[in-house]
Amino acid sequence: MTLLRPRRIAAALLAALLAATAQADTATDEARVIVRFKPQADSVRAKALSVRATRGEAREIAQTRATALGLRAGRKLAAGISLDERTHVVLAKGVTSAQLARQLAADSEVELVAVDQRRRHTLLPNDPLFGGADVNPETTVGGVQQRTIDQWYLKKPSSTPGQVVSSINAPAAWDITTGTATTVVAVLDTGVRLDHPDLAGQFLPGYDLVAFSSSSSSALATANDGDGADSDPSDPGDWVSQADINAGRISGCTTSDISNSSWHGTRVSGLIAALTNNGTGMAGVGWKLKLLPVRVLGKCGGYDSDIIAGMKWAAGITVPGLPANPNKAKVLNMSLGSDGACGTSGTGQLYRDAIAQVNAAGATIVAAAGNSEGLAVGLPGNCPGVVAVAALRHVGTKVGFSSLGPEVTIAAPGGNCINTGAGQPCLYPMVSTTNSGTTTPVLNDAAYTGSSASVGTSFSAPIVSGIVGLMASVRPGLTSAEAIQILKSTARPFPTTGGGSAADGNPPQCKAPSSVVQDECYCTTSTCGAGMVDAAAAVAAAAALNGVTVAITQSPASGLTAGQTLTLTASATGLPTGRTVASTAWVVVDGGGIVTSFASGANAATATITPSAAGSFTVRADVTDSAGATYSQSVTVSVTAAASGGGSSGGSSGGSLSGGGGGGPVSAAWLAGLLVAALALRRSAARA
Ligand SMILES: [Ca+2]
Ligand SMILES: [Ca+2]
Ligand SMILES: [Ca+2]
Repeated sequence: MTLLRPRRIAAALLAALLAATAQADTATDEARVIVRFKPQADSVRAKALSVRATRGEAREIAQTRATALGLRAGRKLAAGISLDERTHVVLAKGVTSAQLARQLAADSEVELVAVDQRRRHTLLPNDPLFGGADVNPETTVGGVQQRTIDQWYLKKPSSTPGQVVSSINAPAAWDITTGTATTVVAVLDTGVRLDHPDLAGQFLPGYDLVAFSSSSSSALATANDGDGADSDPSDPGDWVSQADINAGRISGCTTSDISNSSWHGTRVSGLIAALTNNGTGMAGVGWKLKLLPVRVLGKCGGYDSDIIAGMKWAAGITVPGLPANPNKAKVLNMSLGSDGACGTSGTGQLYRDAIAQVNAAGATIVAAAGNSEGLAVGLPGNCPGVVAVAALRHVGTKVGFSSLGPEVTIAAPGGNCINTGAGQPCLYPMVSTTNSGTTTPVLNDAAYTGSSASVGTSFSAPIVSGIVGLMASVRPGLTSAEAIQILKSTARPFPTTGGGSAADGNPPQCKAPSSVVQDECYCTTSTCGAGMVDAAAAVAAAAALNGVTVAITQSPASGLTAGQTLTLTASATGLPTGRTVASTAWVVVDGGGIVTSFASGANAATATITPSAAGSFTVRADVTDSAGATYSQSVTVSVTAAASGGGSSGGSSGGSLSGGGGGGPVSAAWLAGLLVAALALRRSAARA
């Protein structure tokens, strides 16, 4: 694995960084300057300008002053707007703005002159790996396709099929916000390298939950840091050696797991919130977001129990035996998973319960769809309430390794190679922070992934997590339902041309998942989510929701018992002027096995629902206004047993917990983007 270090490509990229924030003018343009007259200037004392003047009055006074100034300068001057009592825009022809500014600055009545420069909207970071506004071009040298690696996936997308169309339009989002430090994104992963220089100061105190569930020798071997749960979520490395396999220390580990350390959590972290605009390394999607490292994976993955405990802890939910998390996450990134349905018993129900709780706590969960090469989405990405992210090639087609299916919410760049032949470099990887240690970490290592196999849905998910973090930065009360609705409604449509290559031919349209693999294919809204994620449109839509609150009132307000009917009423306050509530829809987010649907009013402001037994359930109200914007609120309702019932609650709970599948090691747990994706790419390359 060759790591492309920033100093090796810095020179080539520096030129691209000089994207000017101001445009120079030429003598053919109208010269524009801003002139401030001295308070004692004759033309100011001759007739004062009140800040309460009408536009016409202000213009007349400004023009009188400009005319007098022009007479002294020997040049005809026109006045524009006034910024205050003695500061005006002044225009002239046949001269550059800079020349005019120099000439007028010499006038005895003038206090200050500035060229009225044109500013560009786009805020670009100066990090060398970002590589400027434009995507670096492909070239061919000696028959080998080449490209100077940049953060193509963040840039403004092209509208030309076959070009980089899947990039997320981050610069336009950064014009709105670069994130706030009070918005926390949790990274549930292998831990992180807290000492990576391009992540310095980005991490809040996290937690290590690997082997929290039990301190068996197998669990401790998975943890690889000498103990069970602890307050240090740093990544000690997750390499697996033949010796590990021979010793049989780790449940579910096989020879196919033998690999160097992945530094997976560090890769994910950099994409979300690497230190940005620091002149070093890479840019993150959310420059000022904070990261909460939650270590749940070690050697050969991790247990459902540790992962579920980590989800709850990250969202600020109390977990017995863990200290409280004072830095409640607004977004949970889960670039992890494995095979299995998100059923309503056993493991699936445990994830459903945790997801509903996390969502009700105000946090959005973003999960990788998985790297099954076109098979179905894995757990937990296939659970309700999760933003499941499929991966796109740079040209907007589904990349070979990505899973697909109706559970996918949205698609984002996941990195890809150009498979024109064996040995060709990977031209569109997901550059991120890593560590160059093959087993244990190199301390304080400023390493970045280069053109090696840094691809996978693992890296699509953090792109979306960063975007949701930006959305929550402009709308702190953002709910998971709002985030999902916005991501979908602002997505750009998938391309229908521009995929494939001379070697691979034009790919087919993606089909519903089956037992047959699907490599590159043209996405549809039933296979890859609603479209290609657009950061700028999503952040703007989140900001537009500000000031609107959906409240849910319950009757009875508390103490609901099994068999009793609950009446729920949703109302929205703070709608933008001129808008009214157009419709309300109620959704059972998690029935908890005690409700399946509303008894009445599922599409009205007031709805009723009747739980069959004790437990809890979560419902959501989606209120849509007359302009088509939807605002959501969830509520989790606790239900106690009816007085005469007895025992049904315990039975229900026991059945749920023993439903099969839970508790075992995730033997097929994948660290998406690494081994699996690399294998898929090799297979793909071999066929080409
Ligand atoms: Ca530990
Ligand atoms: Ca630890
Ligand atoms: Ca940086």
